Amino acid sequence: MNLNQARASLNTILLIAGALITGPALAEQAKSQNTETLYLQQCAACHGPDRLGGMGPALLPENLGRLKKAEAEQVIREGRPATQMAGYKTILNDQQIAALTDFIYQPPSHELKWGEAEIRSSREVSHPQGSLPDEPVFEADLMNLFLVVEIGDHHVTLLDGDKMEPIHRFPSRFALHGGPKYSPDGRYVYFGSRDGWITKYDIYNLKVMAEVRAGINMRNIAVSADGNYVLAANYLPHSMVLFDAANLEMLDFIPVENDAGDSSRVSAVYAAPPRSSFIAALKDIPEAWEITVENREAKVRRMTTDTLLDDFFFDPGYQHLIGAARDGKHGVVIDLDTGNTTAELPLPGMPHLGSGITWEYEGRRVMATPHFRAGAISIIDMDTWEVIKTLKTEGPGFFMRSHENSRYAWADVFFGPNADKVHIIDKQTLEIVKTLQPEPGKVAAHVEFDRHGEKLLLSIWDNEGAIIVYDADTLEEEKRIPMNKPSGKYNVWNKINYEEGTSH
Ligand code: DHE
Repeated sequence: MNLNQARASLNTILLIAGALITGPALAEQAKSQNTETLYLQQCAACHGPDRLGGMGPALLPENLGRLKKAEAEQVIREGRPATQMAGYKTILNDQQIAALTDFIYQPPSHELKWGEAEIRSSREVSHPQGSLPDEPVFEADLMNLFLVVEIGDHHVTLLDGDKMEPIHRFPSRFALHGGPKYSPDGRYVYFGSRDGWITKYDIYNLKVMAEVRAGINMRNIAVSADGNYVLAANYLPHSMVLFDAANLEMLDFIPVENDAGDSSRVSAVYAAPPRSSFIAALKDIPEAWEITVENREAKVRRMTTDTLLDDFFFDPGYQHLIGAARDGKHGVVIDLDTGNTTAELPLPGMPHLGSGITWEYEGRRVMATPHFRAGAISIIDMDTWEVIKTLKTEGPGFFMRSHENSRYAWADVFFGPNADKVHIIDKQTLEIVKTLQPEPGKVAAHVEFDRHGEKLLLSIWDNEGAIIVYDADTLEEEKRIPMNKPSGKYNVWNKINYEEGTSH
């Protein structure tokens, strides 16, 4: 059913119910609590009668958290370019648009359920594991491919990392977020969307293999080190969901609760390869979980933490979890064997530990993290857990990146008036040695190196944006490839080898 057919059939239903309203009467009704009818008539065909999403994204307060109300109103009025979302300014008047905007930011009147039955019935397998040829349909170094997520029009570009040329561009689910996760051999990739969709994609055949919706509002996904399982972490509902990585069949549904029955959102989940486990931190309950899979079921080991944890990071041996406290004022180091907190880190600016990186400095391992609320990068000795240097930056940052073979680490200044700048840090002097401003007035953010650490890609985070290729040594720009709000970039080799300068 296409969009118009879907709208037409909904209108017919509402007509039969005597609920189809037009013109000024519609405005009156919208004002007086009948916005739900208006929603059903105008929006439900794409966004679902219960606002859980369909062809369009879910329209619930949790899912809209990052969109300002005024922007939502603008989208309803004008539409969203390059998407199915048409403008409604000729169909609805200002009051109706305002009423609809208010409506979608209100919690629904009934509790939304996304449990085992809903997850199972959402699954679609278009190409079962083993049904597609094993030969790639293109020629390139399969270990030096990049995936670039373009959030402007919800697409992904596959890029040849030797030639630095796009190979293929394909549509993604709405609002992919977090790093896509590769299978250990780099052939398959799993994408997670904020609306809870997991997509398995065969890079060799350039085809979507399977999709399943794990939750209503999802945080991120992790793939086990052996490539056999995918674990999804949700905000809504309070759950984690285990899948067989082959065809995304659901194996286990894990309500996220403590012994007293209080439930929690999940801050994030990551694979911990040397431990053959997953580690998750809970956002509303002071616990971190280690999850192993036995007989295709999840087994949870709980660790009580001294504080609520946001995003986190590991030391290279996965002995310690380094977590950001939710109060935004400090970090904690938790020994994953004992579950005890072994150190506290003075990180007052809400560290973004998920984008921390590590390197060797004067014979010891250090890690560096930007901060969401301070123009600073903290560099921490991973033996003593002391902050050995705080670099002042031109504003709060989001992402950091480097590569074992590169002398430099790159850090953006995502927030504030200097968001168009990027700092380059010398990893041996711990000084900012250069600040670039590649496209004045446009956010420059998120870097990823190629497998050799010789070139890197930087995003110009704009609908009329680009990725810029730099020489990692001379720091000279080599070329620009136009893209639609490119966000993260993910190199196959760096990811599957857990390269020290990239995110995991
Ligand atoms: Fe992200 C990764 C949390 C907002 C772009 N972000 C992550 C991860 C977490 C996280 C836990 C790691 C998941 C993984 O890779 O498996 N992000 C959060 C937040 O809590 C925050 C601040 C608020 C929120 O809305 O959720 C947030 N993130 C954003 C954005 O606004 C960004 C800039 C644009 C967007 O797409 O929403 C954004 N986040 C990203 C990107 C990654 C990411 C590109 C992957 C980075 C990587 O290199 O791996």
